Amino acid sequence: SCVDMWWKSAVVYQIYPRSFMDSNGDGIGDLNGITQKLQYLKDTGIDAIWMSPMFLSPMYDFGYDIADYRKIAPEYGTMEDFDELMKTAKKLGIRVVLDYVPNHTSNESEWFIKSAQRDPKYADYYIWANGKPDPKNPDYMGPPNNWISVFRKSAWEYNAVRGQYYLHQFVIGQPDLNYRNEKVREEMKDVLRFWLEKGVSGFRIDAINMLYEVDPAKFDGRYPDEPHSGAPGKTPDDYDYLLHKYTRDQPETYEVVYDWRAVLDEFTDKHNESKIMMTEAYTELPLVMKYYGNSSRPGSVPFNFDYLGDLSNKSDARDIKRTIDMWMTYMPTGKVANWVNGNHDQSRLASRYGVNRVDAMNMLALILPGITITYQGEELGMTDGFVSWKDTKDPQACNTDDPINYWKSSRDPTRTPYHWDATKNAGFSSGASTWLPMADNYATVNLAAQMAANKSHYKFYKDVVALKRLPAVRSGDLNVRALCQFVLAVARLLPGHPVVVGIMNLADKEIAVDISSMLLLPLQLQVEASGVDCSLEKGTVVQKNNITMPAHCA
Ligand code: TEU
Ligand code: CA
Repeated sequence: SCVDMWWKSAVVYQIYPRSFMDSNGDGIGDLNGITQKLQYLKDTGIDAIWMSPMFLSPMYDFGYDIADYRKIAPEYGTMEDFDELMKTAKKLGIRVVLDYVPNHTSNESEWFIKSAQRDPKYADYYIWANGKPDPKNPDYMGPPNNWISVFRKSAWEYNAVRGQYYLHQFVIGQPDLNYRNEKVREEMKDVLRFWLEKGVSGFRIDAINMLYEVDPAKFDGRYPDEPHSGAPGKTPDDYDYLLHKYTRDQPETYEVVYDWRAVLDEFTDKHNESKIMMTEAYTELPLVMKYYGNSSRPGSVPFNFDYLGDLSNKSDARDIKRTIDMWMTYMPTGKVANWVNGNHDQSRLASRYGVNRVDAMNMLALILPGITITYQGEELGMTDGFVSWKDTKDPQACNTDDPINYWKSSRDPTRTPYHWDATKNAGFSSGASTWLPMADNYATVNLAAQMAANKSHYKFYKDVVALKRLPAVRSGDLNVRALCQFVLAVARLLPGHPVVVGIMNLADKEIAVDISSMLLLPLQLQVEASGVDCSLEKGTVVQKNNITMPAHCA
């Protein structure tokens, strides 16, 4: 059979459905809105969309708390709308990747409700534990141990129906599933099959390294207290107060990921394509790499969060090179790299690096080998929006109860709706208001303006996406050099094909560079994309031993 390995050099575009396009004027993005805009994504040249969860959910964590894995959230549309989206995407040749949230369901899930009632099938679907007498007040039962949720405070919540506590590593409405129960493991594989039957091309897997907790059998049936991290300035309500050696990165996790890979592979021949599986784990690099699997047990593509997280507006060319080399060195041989510039949990590219570096960072993510992951709006250089305490929706921020410092924990600024044009609500919604306020710069930073402009972040992005189609960028060798402190050059070389070189000048002054030591041939190169702050014009021919890179130029 002939299997299309499309994802090995793909551009995956992340859509946050709530904030992409509102088709019915209720101020909330929806599936029909996405379908309307697929043609634009096709024109941009992306290969696949990954949609953040659009399943039935009470939205305490905006869809990452799923009440039914097989239903669509009514505010996002219906299953017919989803099927329509799939049909349009297929017609355009855009692949659809879904978000799979295996660690927890919503507390409104039927599974959870039945588990609380000790229904025989569901009784052990979640992590239940007895309370422990509070040492300071022995008449009062407290939580089973000192574990803290990612979103602050105890990770245990008492359930009166069951008379026990349940674990929630995230919000109270996100009870953790029990992966030591085989029924849960089988049930969750069926969820994958349900969507694969509908023709999706793979999954992004949420919070994978929180899947298992330590085996209580090793601690006389109890969940042990977590040691303190020793991190300075943390209170016992802060997640970072503890080490989390019992709630993260448990060795059992990897096997489950490899099992899911096998479920995806059940559909390879049927659909004549290999399915993509991307895993989200914010943890140490050697542990991240385990999600790749090995030659006998293939796994996933773990997100490269070092690329996203270790760099800042202070990084120079050497820092960037080091971060690239880290991934390429640790990655097992034969696996596919990936470059993440942003997501719905992280401050935007333009806000993290400064708008001057938007083109350079987009270029890098597109020219390096493997998968490029672009969060909606990063192709425009959208910035973090301002969201007042009153308008704040993100539980991670709300749980701080701090109207002054909440913004340090808030993910709302990166989730403000997409800027389509300069009209009301940036063309995102015809409604009176939007679920989060619009970022105030949409009159200038928007897609329509950037399509019309001579040079723009969008046009640059699109031109570099086109370069990603070239054989050298798809499969050529990689050569990364910090030519000096502020200039990074990335060459992709494949014998018999045009070379592609990406050069970024991060300095605020012009710098002349010589890349002849990186390439034997050719002597001359043509500029294929010019960034916003860059005066190297597209079409210009330059000599490889003397290229004058304007300030902040990619
Ligand atoms: O995030 C997992 C995760 O570890 C987050 O806590 C992340 O570190 C944090 O948001 C950074 O500010 C995933 C999703 O991406 C996130 O949106 C969900 O809230 C979370 O899982 C729970 O499902
Ligand atoms: Ca878990």
